[in-house]
Amino acid sequence: MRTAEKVIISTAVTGSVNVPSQSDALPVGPDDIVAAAIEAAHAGSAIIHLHARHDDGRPAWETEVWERIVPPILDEVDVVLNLSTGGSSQMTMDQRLAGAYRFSPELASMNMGTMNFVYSGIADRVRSWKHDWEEPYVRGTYSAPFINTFDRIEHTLRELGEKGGTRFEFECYDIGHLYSLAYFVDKGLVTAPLMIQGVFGILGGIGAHHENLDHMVAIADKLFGDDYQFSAFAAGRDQMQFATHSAWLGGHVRVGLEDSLWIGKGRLADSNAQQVAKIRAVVEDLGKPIATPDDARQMLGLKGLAGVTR
Ligand code: KMH
Ligand code: ZN
Repeated sequence: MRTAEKVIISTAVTGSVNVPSQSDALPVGPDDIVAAAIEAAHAGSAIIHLHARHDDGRPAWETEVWERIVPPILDEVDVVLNLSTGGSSQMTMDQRLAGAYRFSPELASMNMGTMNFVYSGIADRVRSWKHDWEEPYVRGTYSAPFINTFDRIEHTLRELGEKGGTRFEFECYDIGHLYSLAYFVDKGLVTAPLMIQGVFGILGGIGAHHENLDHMVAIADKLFGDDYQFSAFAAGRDQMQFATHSAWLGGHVRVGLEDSLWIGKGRLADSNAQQVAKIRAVVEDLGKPIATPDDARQMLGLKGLAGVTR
């Protein structure tokens, strides 16, 4: 791993996993998402990872919805936008790529393998639903694979990466995903500096045990040496511990309500910015400076805001 001299805080402000009935703080609808992104950037987040949602919180892919999100954020703050290509497991591949095609962002997510990605357990915890779409949506993940085949990965690398200059946050949910990434490096489709995001605690992926994080870094070191920057997060209650562990090892951190609705044991977070402030204080206590958006651009080899289609 290339040890981070400054720590990049990424914030995944809304995602497509959690649903409005779980927390009033979850940004739903474009205006909420914009406000959350701006607030998180002001709190010190250099990168904002975005999914789109309709006003009732349903995951969205339509360009018109993305257009209500991306330009208003960039009009207001200097921040690196990382657009999801994972979308939700119920979208087609073209739908998943629609926002990134439209804006050619500095960064986009890249999910490194087809897998089970199950969050039907949410349905067992919600007492009353705000919207009819939520329960069938989360229960559906029990039988729906999250498709990320090699041809799809290659297609996205070529269309967004080679043609558009977008670089990727490689989301690795298991050690095997590192080997898949190494295949694309060998093929010349992925070049250093890589941004590897270790994802822990998704049902269907590697669990949120700290030994797994150490092992992921050990294997990534073997495969990529110094050619990669590392970041990690755990979904749910272990989010802050995993972010702290990543920073401690010399990596970056990701927080946000996409992956965890919590700020402490049994306490729902009020906002994304609250999570940013919390991890920022931890990182600064470790004696590490926080990266600005320009620091992140330099460390990750990004094309800069001028390369984003507005
Ligand atoms: N919420 C993460 C576990 C993507 O956007 O491409 C999955 C994610 C995927 O962030
Ligand atoms: Zn995401």
